[in-house]
Amino acid sequence: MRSLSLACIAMLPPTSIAAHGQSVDLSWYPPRKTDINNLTAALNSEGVYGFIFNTSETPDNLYGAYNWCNMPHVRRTEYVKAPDEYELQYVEIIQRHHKRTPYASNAFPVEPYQWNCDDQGLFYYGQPLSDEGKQAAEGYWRGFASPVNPFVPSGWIGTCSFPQITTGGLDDSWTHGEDLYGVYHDLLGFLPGRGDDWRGKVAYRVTNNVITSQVAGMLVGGTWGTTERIPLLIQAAGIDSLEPQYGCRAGSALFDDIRSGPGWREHLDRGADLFAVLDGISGVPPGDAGFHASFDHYFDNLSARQCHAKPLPCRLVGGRNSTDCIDQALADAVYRMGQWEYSHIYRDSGEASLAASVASYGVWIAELSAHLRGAMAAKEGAPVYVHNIAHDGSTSRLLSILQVDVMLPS
Ligand SMILES: *[C@@H]1O[C@H](CO)[C@@H](O)[C@H](O)[C@H]1NC(C)=O
Ligand SMILES: *[C@@H]1O[C@H](CO)[C@@H](O)[C@H](O)[C@H]1NC(C)=O
Ligand SMILES: *[C@@H]1O[C@H](CO)[C@@H](O)[C@H](O)[C@H]1NC(C)=O
Ligand SMILES: CC(=O)N[C@H]1CO[C@H](CO)[C@@H](O)[C@@H]1O
Repeated sequence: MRSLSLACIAMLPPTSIAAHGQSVDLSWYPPRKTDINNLTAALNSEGVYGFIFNTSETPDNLYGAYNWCNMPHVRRTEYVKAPDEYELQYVEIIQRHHKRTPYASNAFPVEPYQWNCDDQGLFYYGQPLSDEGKQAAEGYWRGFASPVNPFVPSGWIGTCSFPQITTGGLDDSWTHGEDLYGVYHDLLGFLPGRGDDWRGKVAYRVTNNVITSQVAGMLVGGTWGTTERIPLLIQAAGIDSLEPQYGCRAGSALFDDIRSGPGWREHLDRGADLFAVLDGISGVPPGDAGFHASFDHYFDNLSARQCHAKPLPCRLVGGRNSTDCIDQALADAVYRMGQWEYSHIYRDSGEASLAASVASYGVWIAELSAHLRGAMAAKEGAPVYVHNIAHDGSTSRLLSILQVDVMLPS
């Protein structure tokens, strides 16, 4: 029973427990009723309620606005300092990786254009940690399409790996690091300066998906102004709590129930016309189960294009673009349905939403709790700043456990 982790045991929690003499309420509370979790509004509204899905630029006067492409950073210019009688002792950050190409599984049967990543390298090499002796060259992967190999990969074409953090995403990762330094060093004096001994105070953690390491290098570079080596903490494949990857059958069963329950079926039924239009343009067969189990594939496909200023696709006729295209209104409808799905899975499905997230993310929460206890005990040598680079599946489970009032995709 190796998969029976602590978190799985916690998946059927009592509604309250006593901890340190205080009673703790563990029940589920419904999220706020908004247009986001209202299926009629998702199907019939226009735009995306003011959220940004189709550009990476958020104007300064809209700082903090939800932008799916480039998340708002904590920044010195807006950060609100706590009153002087409080002393900051410990910081733990978790973020989704920055913007990327789509996943291979989200490609349309025939794609009208390529995604090329020739303006960056994914460095991949082993190097002894000792500075003496043999040293490695900085080898990196360069994707190429062989003119001799007759086989064409399924899905996206181009020299990128699918997925890969794009150059725009790397750039934003670096700026994110610089902004964090502006707050935690410049403004708060909590982190040491770049010239001081900062390495013992911080820890960076990544998941088994390489895109989080691509972000980490840039983020650390932007924070500390260094190009030197830095350890990135990573747990073993299959049990990684940050991604999360550990197996928990009870948690998966609860998510499966949510994704096959009456509310879910109703949204697929009422979204059937929308699917039909999308299928007609993309060429996705109506029988393709992956594309029709949710709007997630279309959501990812379209938003990744728009975040990278690529055009919305048109129906290909005889290998050429027709004038039958996905327009902004259609893309916006997909984004609204995607938002409804996140809210439905992680917040709206009653106790099951909470229990599924607790089961599948409880181990990371337990690690966080151990870090906080360590900080309270002022444990010698423990980092005071831990930075986790994760996925939407990580942050949405965390927001589910924190019972956020309005759930959005992250
Ligand atoms: C959901 O949205 C529709 C359309 O905007 C509205 O008529 C209805 O009152 C909303 N339902 C709830 C429960 O707010
Ligand atoms: C983005 O979409 C909104 C509607 O949601 C539209 O008003 C705006 O013009 C679009 N911007 C770009 C850059 O396509
Ligand atoms: C279709 O149009 C896009 C731009 O909208 C262009 O990049 C692409 O090359 C065209 N594809 C074909 C097959 O003509
Ligand atoms: C969420 C995301 O970025 N992409 C997903 C698109 O859909 C497939 C199937 O659900 C997932 O494998 C991708 O991760």
